[in-house]
Amino acid sequence: MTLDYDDRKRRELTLLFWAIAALLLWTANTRSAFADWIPPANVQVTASSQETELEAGFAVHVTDGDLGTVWVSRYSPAVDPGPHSIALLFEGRDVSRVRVTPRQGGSTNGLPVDWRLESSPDGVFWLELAAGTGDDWSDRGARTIGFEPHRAQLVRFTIERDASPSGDFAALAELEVWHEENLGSIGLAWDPVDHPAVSGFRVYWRAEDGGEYARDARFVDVGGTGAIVGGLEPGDQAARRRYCAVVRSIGSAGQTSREPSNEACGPAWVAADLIPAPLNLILVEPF
Ligand SMILES: [Ca+2]
Repeated sequence: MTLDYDDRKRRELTLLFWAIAALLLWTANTRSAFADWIPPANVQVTASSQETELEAGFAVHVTDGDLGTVWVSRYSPAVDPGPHSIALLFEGRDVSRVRVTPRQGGSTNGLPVDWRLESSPDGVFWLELAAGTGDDWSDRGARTIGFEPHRAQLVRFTIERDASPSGDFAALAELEVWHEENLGSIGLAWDPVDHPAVSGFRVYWRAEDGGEYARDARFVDVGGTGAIVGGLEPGDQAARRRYCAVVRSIGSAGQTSREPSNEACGPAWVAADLIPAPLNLILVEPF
């Protein structure tokens, strides 16, 4: 996965998942690949903290299209300790990128240093899309973070530590989400495996109506306990195509575990505006 920054270099980041249950999220039908912005009127904003006494630091300021208005975590009468998060809730979409604009001018309090960006289909399971450690946002430039399109109805930006001496502030000028519908992808999360020989995971997938898993085809290797698999052949609504997946752990010598995880399959074909439900737990067998 790559990050596309407006004003900064491209960086590779590792996908990590918080969830312990499997999620299958997909869309499909055609690869129409249009991208669109989710307008503020369709977005509900919540924040873990906001300043309302000494300045208007309302959370909703991140969707008003005004770079001069900011969300600021509460500091009066006392500083709310970090980390601080701000989340956008919208009707389920295949999200594909997020644009983050830090506060413009003035104090450096609230500029992200350690941060992460996540999405969620339901507010329970969170997928880490990108993260930064020791970053410098003092140029005040906006960053556009792109990722494999996947189903979500929440996007959350967390400032773990900011540029202030205490690291306990948070501020943003704008937070915007784009979506690309009908791109045919599945998202999965599984249990971590606490075994010294496990160096990663191999995800296999198949169309439910498309035969068996292949040991030498249709797989992707990942380092964390989650993956988004894109580029799936779209089915059509009449065929009610859905996708299933299993996971094997990878050993230090590159071997895969003898037994795969249990299989997780998406729900039956859903319309593009429905949110797939979390699926059964995947337990990955160690060696
Ligand atoms: Ca604003």
